[in-house]
Amino acid sequence: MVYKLHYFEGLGARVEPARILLAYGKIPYEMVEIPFEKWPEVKSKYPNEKIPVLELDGKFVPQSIAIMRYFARKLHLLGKDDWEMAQADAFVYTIEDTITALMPDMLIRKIATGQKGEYEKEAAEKLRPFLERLEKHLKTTNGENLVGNHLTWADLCVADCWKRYGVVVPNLLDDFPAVRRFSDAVYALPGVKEYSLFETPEFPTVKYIIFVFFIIGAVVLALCVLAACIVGLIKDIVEWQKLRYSQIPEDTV
Ligand SMILES: N[C@@H](CCC(=O)N[C@@H](CS)C(=O)NCC(=O)O)C(=O)O
Repeated sequence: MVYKLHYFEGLGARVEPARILLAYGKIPYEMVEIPFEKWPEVKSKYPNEKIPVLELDGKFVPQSIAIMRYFARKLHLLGKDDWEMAQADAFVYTIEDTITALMPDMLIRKIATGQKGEYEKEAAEKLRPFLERLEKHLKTTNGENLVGNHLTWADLCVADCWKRYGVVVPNLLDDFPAVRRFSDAVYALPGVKEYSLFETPEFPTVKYIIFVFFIIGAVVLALCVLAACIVGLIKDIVEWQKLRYSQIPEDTV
């Protein structure tokens, strides 16, 4: 039994929080990525005709927050008591509010597809009130957790939200150091750290060393060939000189 997550290709606001939870819990799963152009063809097979959808043994669970909560429950990250759970829920539902705030103008999609400038500014303005409230709240906690000073699903899901928006909208977090610190702390957690989609890919050290050796080898080979040609040429000149003088009649010397 392997979990399957159905969503569009690439990063998505409604699927990434579930993926962060899966990464943190080291729960194996497969992504079923649907190309945009294929969506009209396949959408009727999904409940509510929307994605993300979680599949297990051929059965489907729709609704992003239901999917997140399913894994949060498995990982005992819902909160320690009813009050904590309600607070964590509230933070997770606020992510949906940010999506709603940006959705009418499809701002994130526009920026991600290269239409930057004014759209970046507009997105930053729409997200600012959320960031101000979060920054203020984090100053009342240990700075690394939103609820109860210990890890809950709200930390993982909310950190993902701001990390992702921060990648798309430049300088978004500049005025919000507490949010940045919180987000970075979550992304340093085991499992999440290895998963992070935002890190620069690892430098290809082995390929780089092979390439450098290849270049050095090629230069050395070229120098050897050149040296051999020069030595050969000098030898030929000396021989030619000798031959030339040996052919000059003695009485002319
Ligand atoms: N409340 C749903 C909303 C799902 C939703 O709107 N998904 C979008 C992608 S993020 C979708 O399926 N869009 C394609 C469509 O509406 O045809 C959830 O949280 O899962």
